[in-house]
Amino acid sequence: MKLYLNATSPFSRLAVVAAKLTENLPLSLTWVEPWENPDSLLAVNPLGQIPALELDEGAISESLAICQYFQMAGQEQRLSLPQSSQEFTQLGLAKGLMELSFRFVALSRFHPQAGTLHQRSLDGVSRAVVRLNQDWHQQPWPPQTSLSQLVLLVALDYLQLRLPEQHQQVTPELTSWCAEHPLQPALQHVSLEWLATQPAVIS
Ligand SMILES: N[C@@H](CCC(=O)N[C@@H](CS)C(=O)NCC(=O)O)C(=O)O
Repeated sequence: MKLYLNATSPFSRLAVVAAKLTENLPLSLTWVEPWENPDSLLAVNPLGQIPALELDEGAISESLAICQYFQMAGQEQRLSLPQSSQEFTQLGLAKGLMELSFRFVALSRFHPQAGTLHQRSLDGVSRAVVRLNQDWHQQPWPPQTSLSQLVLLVALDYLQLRLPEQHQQVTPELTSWCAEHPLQPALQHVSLEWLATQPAVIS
């Protein structure tokens, strides 16, 4: 199976970490620039987005679907899927945070003049961070190797990199919970520096 991705996409990073956690998947990495609409990507994903996963029997788009497929296909299931309404809430909020942060970055690239959508993205990001802070304080989350927590960790890393001002609103308690999370070794392996080398496989 072939994963189409690029080095700066948080959605791609999420998929790569999920693949790394399932260990022995026969996966190769194909590096593309989605904004240039390469034919190879469009043949696999009509949406023109990465990550996209090409299989012998078809293709999967959307990072969460790809992560869940890796869990199903891999021999080791190290990421649990949500088991409670609280976990589904966290998954939705974390994925939405990633989407809105990315939307702001993409808008700033293609439409540098600030407009309503830029502001809506920033406002949504800020409110999501406030909610995450509150939820953590009401009942600190245990460190778990779950999909929702992986999405949260990748989303907060992306926020820190691309929207540092918004990331400063994250409480020190939540920041240290992230730093001590058991998924950190896998995340640190799939670092931005490692992704920039565009390896052909996940080591
Ligand atoms: N909801 C999608 C978002 C994927 C996405 O927005 N990918 C970006 C790169 S980070 C992309 O391919 N953008 C090109 C486009 O939207 O045309 C997911 O979770 O996989």
